[in-house]
Amino acid sequence: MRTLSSVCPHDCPSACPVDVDVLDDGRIGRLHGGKMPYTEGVICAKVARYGERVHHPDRITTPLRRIGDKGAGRFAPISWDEALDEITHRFQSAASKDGAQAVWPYFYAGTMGLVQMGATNRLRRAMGYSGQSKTICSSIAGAGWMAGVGAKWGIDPREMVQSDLIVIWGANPAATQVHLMGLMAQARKTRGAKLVVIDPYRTPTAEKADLHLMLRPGSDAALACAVMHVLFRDGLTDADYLARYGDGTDALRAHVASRTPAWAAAITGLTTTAIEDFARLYGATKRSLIRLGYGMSRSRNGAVNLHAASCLPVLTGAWAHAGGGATQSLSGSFALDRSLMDALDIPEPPVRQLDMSRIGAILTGEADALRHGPPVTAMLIQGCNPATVAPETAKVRRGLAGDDLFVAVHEQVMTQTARFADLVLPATTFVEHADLYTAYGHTFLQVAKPVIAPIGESRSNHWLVSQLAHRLGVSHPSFSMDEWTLIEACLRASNLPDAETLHARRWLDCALPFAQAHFIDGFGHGGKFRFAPDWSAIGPDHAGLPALPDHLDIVENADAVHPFRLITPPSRHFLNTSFTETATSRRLAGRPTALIHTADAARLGIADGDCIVLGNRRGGVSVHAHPTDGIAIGVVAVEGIWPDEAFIGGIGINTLIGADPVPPNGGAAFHDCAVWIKNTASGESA
Ligand SMILES: Nc1nc2c(c(=O)[nH]1)N[C@H]1C(S)=C(S)[C@@H](COP(=O)(O)OP(=O)(O)OC[C@H]3O[C@@H](n4cnc5c(=O)[nH]c(N)nc54)[C@H](O)[C@@H]3O)O[C@H]1N2
Ligand SMILES: Nc1nc2c(c(=O)[nH]1)N[C@H]1C(S)=C(S)[C@@H](COP(=O)(O)OP(=O)(O)OC[C@H]3O[C@@H](n4cnc5c(=O)[nH]c(N)nc54)[C@H](O)[C@@H]3O)O[C@H]1N2
Ligand code: SF4
Ligand SMILES: [Mo]
Repeated sequence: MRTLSSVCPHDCPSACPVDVDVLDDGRIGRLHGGKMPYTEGVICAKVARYGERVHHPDRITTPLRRIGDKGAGRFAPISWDEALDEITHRFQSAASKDGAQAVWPYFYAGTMGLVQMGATNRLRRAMGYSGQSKTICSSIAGAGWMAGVGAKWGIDPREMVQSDLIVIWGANPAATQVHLMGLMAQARKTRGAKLVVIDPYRTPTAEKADLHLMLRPGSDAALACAVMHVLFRDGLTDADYLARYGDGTDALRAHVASRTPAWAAAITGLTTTAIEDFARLYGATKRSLIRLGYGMSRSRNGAVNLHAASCLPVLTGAWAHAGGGATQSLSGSFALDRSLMDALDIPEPPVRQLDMSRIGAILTGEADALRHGPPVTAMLIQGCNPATVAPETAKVRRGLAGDDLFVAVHEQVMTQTARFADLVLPATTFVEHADLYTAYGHTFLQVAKPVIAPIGESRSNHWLVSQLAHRLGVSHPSFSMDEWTLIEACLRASNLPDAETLHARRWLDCALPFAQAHFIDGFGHGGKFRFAPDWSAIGPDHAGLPALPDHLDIVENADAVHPFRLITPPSRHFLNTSFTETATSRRLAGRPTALIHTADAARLGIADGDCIVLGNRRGGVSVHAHPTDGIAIGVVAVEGIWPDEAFIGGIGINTLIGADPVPPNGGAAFHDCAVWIKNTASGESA
């Protein structure tokens, strides 16, 4: 047995270095964590057993052509040459009929490796195909953060051990960023740091909190405004800091004078005491670190919520202290020259950018979603499973099933999206290809070589795209390079160590100097933090966004017909839909389950394990109920993006989620969904 190094590619903030056991028969054994600072040798259980994914019996090993109806999942093997010729032919005929924008390459972060994730987009730029606005995950949080801070970085999470107060706001790191849990535990043990968790239900992270604020989803800005009210009222702000770094402080002070804890209590469902306690604790602690998660951004008012919360460390001047400030994403820490990798040397073609979260509306031909351009008649989908993960999935399926649409899906396993494909192409996993990795939860740059040969005839994204480019007759230097050469060129252009050196050392810490990470040199907007954002500079759909932080009531509020608010956070055993195919993750995750408050359950006569239906005008989804007092009244939570067949009625959770774009620049409101509940045991409807 040999042990070789690699990097976990999944869409997870941690981008862990991994040591992969390669058994004598060439198969993958256990994976172990590499001892990088920050991850400290810890990896999650699902990746430790990655062999289960790599050698899964349902792994796609040859190109496949559909022989049954779209969605039925019946395919016959074909050769790579046949597959590549057919895609080339279909893309060319789509383009000659309706123009190049009839082709829509669609991709996301199934792998976060820069070479493989960027492959689809290199081809798109070269061919002038329709672009994609990447709204499925971070666009709302990014908008909220950029509105005030103006730069895509923040506190290095390793600083948490110097914090006296840690606020986990709309995140569940016990499931989604496990390394924070160790850092938090250390801060509590060595400094007696306090932990506050702000989440509508009692997650494993919230269970560890000194104070858990179980607020109503989408009410975070109200809470933040009331905290600011108390900070100003009780003289807990840092006047010198505000004079230097705050833009619009006087207007903010005047504005939040009416945003009292009592006002916020009515909106958030929290008690005024809890709000006062949190505000005073926050105001009394200079070394306070807020981890702003994505959960608070997945509402129609999410950008406003996140901006409101990001104002707090400016009021207290926490940013000026070690272990103080806030962190959202660290993706801007890496000074990489990505011109070759992202084909930036090809000028962006004058094409429409289609909103990936609205794929259903786009494929069913809704004119506003199509941006009044030609219908989409050909797609290549790489590293994403939109038939399951995108909102309004019934419409996505209808679109994918369209007779006039040609779809090629490049995948590792037979996902629900792949089942709709005309051609399915086998993709390598990270242990079978090379890549260069940044991260959004830490500052280490890493590189990986393949540790085993490709399974079956699987090929990497970069290989597939380069092959297509040659057949389509388009050239770019990247299409003639292998992965390693492309990585070398990127590192050279960035004045970084060469690829072999980086590989031998395994990681390069790109942490920003303290003054930059803490914005001592100034925030992104001319040195100042903006309390009154210029939303128009952030996204086109800015009308109606409040001038100053405020509760913006544009969420799907509960009403007489839909008295419950559904949130759909991740499962610790899956990574989005990846691992839903592995038996161990499925067993550990159990079954799709709705957490509902015991009082709500009692009112509806719902007992533990009952089958209930959650519904709205978009459809109905059957799940088992689990009453608990660890969730806000009127809220239901269903964890995990399970495939359809895991649900009692065969209909998945994203059927219920709306795909209307979130202001100011699009995004999917996965935790903002009003539903009714029907108890199928008693036939009761609420
Ligand atoms: N209800 C609900 N829905 C959600 C969310 C939620 O919280 N609730 N979260 C949303 C968020 S934040 C996100 S980011 C999206 C994620 O949604 P997806 O991007 O669809 O999810 P992943 O499982 O990360 O990756 C998709 C696929 O990429 C494939 N893949 C991995 N590596 C490679 C590769 O190298 N090449 C190719 N060709 N394929 C590869 C995997 O096999 C997997 O099937 O889901 C969104 N949907
Ligand atoms: N194990 C595992 N890890 C993952 C993933 C996974 O699927 N599984 N997905 C990865 C991806 S793609 C991403 S983007 C990240 C996301 O990771 P996080 O940043 O943790 O974001 P979410 O998981 O969307 O939501 C986190 C928490 O926000 C809460 N929440 C929901 N609505 C609100 C609200 O209105 N206000 C507040 N304050 N809280 C709210 C939810 O209950 C949930 O507990 O995780 C990554 N890591
Ligand atoms: S999924 Fe996240 S925690 Fe697990 S190994 Fe990958 S990067 Fe690390
Ligand atoms: Mo995500």
